[in-house]
Amino acid sequence: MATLYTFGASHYCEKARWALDLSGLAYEEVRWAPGPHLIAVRGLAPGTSVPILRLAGSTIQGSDRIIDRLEAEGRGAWCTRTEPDEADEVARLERRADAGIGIAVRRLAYAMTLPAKGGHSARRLFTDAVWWQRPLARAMWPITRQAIMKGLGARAADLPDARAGLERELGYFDALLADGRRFLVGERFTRADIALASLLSPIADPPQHPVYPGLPDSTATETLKAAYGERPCVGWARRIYRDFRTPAAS
Ligand SMILES: N[C@@H](CCC(=O)N[C@@H](CS)C(=O)NCC(=O)O)C(=O)O
Repeated sequence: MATLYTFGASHYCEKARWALDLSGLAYEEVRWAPGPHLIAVRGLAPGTSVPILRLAGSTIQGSDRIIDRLEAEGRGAWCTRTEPDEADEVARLERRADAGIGIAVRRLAYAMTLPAKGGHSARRLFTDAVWWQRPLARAMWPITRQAIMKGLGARAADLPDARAGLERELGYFDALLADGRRFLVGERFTRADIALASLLSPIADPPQHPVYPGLPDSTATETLKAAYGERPCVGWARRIYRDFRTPAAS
């Protein structure tokens, strides 16, 4: 059986999980915690980031590559097939969501919470990780927290820039969706829709999300929802979740 390594709360991991759930491929999910994941990933993949998929003896790292692999093997979801004349636009918008919204949402969420010592609900990052990583993640947290703030530019002084970055990306997709289109590209649900909706899920907080409802509350989610929950692209993401986020067949 295939294995998907994730952080439960990560929106990039949700993107891969969603594509896998739709593909019908049998897989198990193994959730890691930030910090101890650096030990677990050693020898498994070249980089340290999740999601990582182990499939038929090979390792695929990155949500985009995971979906590429599913598609290359003909396991792509029935409903995400991309029409050839729309492939460039689908790829462009997935890249924009990955490199824009995905990074901006995460940076602002961390910049709002990590600088206040004890203010961040680190529990949300650890609770559903494999048992051996949880105590380690708690012990490592002071170092992990500093590393995240530095690495992602999520210090208190970064807040205005982080806010402006997210607002720029939300503005881009609000404008794109202003013509009332149901899907980002053409008349079909595509991987670009999975990308944008999953990467907006920390703000949209949709009830169909397979992980968030079971996690401890997050002040970041509440603040992001209050500030941006009514943005058109966030409402769009909620509708895409409602219509297309079916749980994995068990
Ligand atoms: N572009 C990558 C981004 C993945 C990513 O940034 N993952 C984060 C969690 S949201 C991570 O694993 N960070 C820990 C690390 O890089 O060591 C993808 O789509 O998979």
